[in-house]
Amino acid sequence: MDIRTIQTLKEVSDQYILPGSLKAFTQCVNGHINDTYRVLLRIDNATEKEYIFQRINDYVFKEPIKVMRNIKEISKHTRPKITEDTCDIITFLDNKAGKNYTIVNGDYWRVCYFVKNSVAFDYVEDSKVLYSAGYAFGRFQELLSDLPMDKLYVTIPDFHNTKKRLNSFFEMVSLDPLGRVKDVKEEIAFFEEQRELASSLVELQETGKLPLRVTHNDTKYNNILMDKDSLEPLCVIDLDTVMPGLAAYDFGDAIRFAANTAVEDEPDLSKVSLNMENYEEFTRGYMTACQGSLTQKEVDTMALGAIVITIELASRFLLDHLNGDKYFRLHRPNHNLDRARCQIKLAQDMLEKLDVMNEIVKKYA
Ligand code: GN1
Ligand code: MG
Repeated sequence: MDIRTIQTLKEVSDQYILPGSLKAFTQCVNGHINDTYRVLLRIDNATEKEYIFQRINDYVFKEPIKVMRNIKEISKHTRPKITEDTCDIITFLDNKAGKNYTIVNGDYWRVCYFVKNSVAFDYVEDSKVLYSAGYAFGRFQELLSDLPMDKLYVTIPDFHNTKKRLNSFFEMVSLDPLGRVKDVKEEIAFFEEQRELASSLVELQETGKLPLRVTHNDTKYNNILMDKDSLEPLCVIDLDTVMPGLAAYDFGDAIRFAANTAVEDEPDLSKVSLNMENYEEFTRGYMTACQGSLTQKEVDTMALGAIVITIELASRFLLDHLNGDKYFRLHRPNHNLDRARCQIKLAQDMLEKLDVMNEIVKKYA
């Protein structure tokens, strides 16, 4: 155990009224941005209780307090509507000062209960579980549909502005700070070819043809905690980027992650493709939850959203690779390059399957 981490976690826990003292912790590695710890508190000889302690990454989230205010607003709005049989939404505990975050050594921390019997998956084994995951994200959007957008701070400006993301990508290519561009010529050509298509949804939004909604903006399958035994959704987590966005991006980001036949960073590209069964199950669940509230244009561009967000994320991974890996946490050398290549491969496969993808959305709309 790392002494400094224990010390920090103790300092965090001292700022809360918690029922016991820190006994053990493990670091969770699913996320690429924040530092997340699963912390075990000893209450008495016979009882222990688990919590999640999380340090907010303030390189990515420049204003952590605004992130936490949004989360409070989201809780306030959704809590009365959540029932026993619907998926929960994560909420954080107040510290002794009544704030849902706490500052230790200049870092922003937050604490929540560990959701009992829960697990987060990086890969979907059985497409059957995706109906309820789709339903959970669709329902999340519905629960927030009557929250006025001006109640939420924009925690990362232009987060899913794919047009601007690609502009930044090409700027990084021309800067080439580490001389890595020479090894990714094919990948760069892919973004050149797809630039127009990838910008199309943002343009439809800018010209008023697609509506903004309060969206989650990070709908990876591992951002729903699932019941370990039943594999049913227990709780939607990671509310840091809940802000105005396009439904197609939430739908698409979930597909990108949960309907890939491989993991997000698979280096063996022959394993990467769109799993149509997963796609259909997620779509069925999501469209059922959103029944009636999507516009025709949203329905028509939903499947395209999966391609656009996959291209966007590929460009973000590759930009970070070119820039010396400052944004996403790495677990191995060239990890962002592997991630980018995997996402490009997936996008290419989706481009071939777009007609079928559209048909499936239509079937459940
Ligand atoms: C990041 O931190 P995490 O893993 O929830 C990123 C998302 C990406 C995702 C790719 C704030 O999410 O946008 O889609 O990695 N979050 C932020 O796995 O940039
Ligand atoms: Mg996240």
